[in-house]
Amino acid sequence: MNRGTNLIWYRQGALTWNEALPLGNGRLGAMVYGGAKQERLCLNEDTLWSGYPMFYDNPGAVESYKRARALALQGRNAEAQEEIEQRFEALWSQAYMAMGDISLTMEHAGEAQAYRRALDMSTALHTVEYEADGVRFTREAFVSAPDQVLVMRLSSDRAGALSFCVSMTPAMDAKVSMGDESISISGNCPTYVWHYGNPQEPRGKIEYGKEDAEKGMGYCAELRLSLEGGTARRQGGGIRVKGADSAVLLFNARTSFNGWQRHPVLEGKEYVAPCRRELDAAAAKGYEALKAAHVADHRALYDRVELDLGGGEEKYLPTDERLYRHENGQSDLALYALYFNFGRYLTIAGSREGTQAMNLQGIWNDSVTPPWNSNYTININTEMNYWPTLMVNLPECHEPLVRLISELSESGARTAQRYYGAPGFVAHHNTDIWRLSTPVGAHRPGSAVFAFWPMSSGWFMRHLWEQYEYLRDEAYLRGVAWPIIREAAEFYRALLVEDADGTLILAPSTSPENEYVLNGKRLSVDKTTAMTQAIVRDVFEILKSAGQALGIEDDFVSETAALIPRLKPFGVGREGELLEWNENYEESDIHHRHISHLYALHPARFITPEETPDLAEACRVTLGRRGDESTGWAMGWRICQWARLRDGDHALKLIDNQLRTVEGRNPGRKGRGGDMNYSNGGGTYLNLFDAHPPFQIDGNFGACAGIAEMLLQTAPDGTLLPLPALPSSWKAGSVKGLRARNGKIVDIRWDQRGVRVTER
Ligand code: FUC
Repeated sequence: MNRGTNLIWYRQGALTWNEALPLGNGRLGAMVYGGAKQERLCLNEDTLWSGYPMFYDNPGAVESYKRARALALQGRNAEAQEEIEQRFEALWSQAYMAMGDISLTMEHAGEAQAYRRALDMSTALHTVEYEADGVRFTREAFVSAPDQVLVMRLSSDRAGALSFCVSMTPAMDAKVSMGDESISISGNCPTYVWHYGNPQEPRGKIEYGKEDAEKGMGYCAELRLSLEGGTARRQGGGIRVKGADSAVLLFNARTSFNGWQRHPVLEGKEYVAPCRRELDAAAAKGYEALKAAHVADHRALYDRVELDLGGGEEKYLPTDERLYRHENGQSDLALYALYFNFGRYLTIAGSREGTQAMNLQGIWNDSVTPPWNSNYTININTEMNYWPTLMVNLPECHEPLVRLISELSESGARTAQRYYGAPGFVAHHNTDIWRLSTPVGAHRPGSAVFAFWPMSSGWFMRHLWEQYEYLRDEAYLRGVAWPIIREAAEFYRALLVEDADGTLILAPSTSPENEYVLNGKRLSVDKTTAMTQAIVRDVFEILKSAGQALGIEDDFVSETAALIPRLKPFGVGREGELLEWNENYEESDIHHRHISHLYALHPARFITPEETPDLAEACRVTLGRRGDESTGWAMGWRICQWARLRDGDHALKLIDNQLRTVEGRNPGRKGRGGDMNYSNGGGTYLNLFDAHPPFQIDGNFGACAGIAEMLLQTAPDGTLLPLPALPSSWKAGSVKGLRARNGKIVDIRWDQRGVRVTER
């Protein structure tokens, strides 16, 4: 194990959640604070969401959409927007909930010395070590995928020196039950009850239902202790351990979640017995066997890729010190590899076969009113979460996203029909565990800027297609992806209209979440936009390519492919930038975080420097005008886009910006705020989590994908492009195990003498 690129470590415990370190098996998540005297673990379970299945019907929606379209086609954009906001929109998503905390208070008189806490990403083990009262104390923790439990072992190097109190606190209203060696909590999640048009109460009301039909997800969580030596007994709200040699703490949680269409109480799944069974089995297996199985399971995924960019002794410093040095301008090449590995680590910890797809915070959340409901924001954020997954060869971790898309295609068929009178399926800019696919916004003035966006169903087809490109699994393409791709195409095809110039457009449209200025007024709804047109084209191209790969040549496929050349093409603006809107309007914010109109450059690939140099140049101008400062994920996207433009130095500049600390205590630099912020201030918390701010995990994955894009791309014709955007300071190095879009695994080694590429 290379410590400099795999070990995140500190000389002090976490002061805040954004300094704690994440563990997870895709389902169970824990943020470990690791304090010497005071340990805290914030717990999560990935199906712990508020609410239950529901569909916000809007009987006037189809007519409203048609009216908005007619208005937009006449250039009456303000009226089209008003129509959408007042009559087309529906209510908000449900929220991902925090589960609760485990707290440990250690009993030793003296201050801790020689303290350190570390997360070894190569084994997914978290350790805390220190000395107090002349005794060496150690805590080791992991969340096991094979055994589905969280495990922590506490030990000391002197027999009988281990004394502590442990308690568990639920985050929501719940029942706590105590035994001598166990604590459990159980309850039901509340529901966020939303209503229309009340700006005074934008967050909705959190209601715990009384009748089963109104109750949310049932859940239970249990902590068990087993000791070597010493005694344990109930005391106050916790368990007091005295004089043990060592202790093992096991934790598990399960919910009644039984699928997106089933009521979690009326049709809920059994959860108490399965939760206990897993704990019984883990207890019987014993600590060493649990640990060995966990490490083997993790390494089978993590060891697939290795990145070496060199670097010196600084790589052995604590992570916070490395971040501070780096932002003060001192070189630390291995820090980029550490940050890249953190993206891979988070994918493995946050998304496993059978679990829920990663939401805005992955699976880690300590609030029952989290920012943006910690939902799936699918106008960029969820997509970005999965950008690196296939490139870093973790297809197993991509499965939850494919399942989300497939379920959304079912819920979204109803939305296509009821809101657009169209076939196929559609989803807008938010979804949740219940696969919400209707537009949100709740009639708030100005809400169309995010709420009116029927394009996520199109963007997701790129993910389905890329899984085929990277893995070349024809059975998957035919059985899973193809029917969904076809339905996505059906929706857009049914709604295309001819513009006055004869081109085909999808009207009306927005460009997430930006506005333009017309007659002194900021507007978001336009006749069409570059991103809308690019996504429609992408879906049609994917349909065509998938049809070719499968040998399917029916009328629907050929007629749809024939529409591609008729789609309205890209425009170029006054300063040579790629036009975001249908016309050359005055822009309201040239530094806006979203860069939606560059969708064709990245994540799609029909603007490339080789094939469409003029458009690539327009993208470069756009990126230059947008600037290098933004929110966390927005800088992550810019890294990928500069990499596609083959400008490694500019991509690196964005990584450097993203690696600046937020809420840090760097003595060499003035700290920046952690408030919700939409324009800049993005960066990295001391635990390496991405700061929008607040914490949003997408930026971690955007940067991880960006680094992979800098090292390897595949041209649309299948040619490998090794090191397409190598920064001038990455003079020598190697990367092993990246996947190319031809299904091959690629190793690259480079130095001053040249580049060696091996395909496996
Ligand atoms: C979209 C973005 C914001 C934020 C939120 C969760 O609204 O525009 O920047 O990422 O999603």
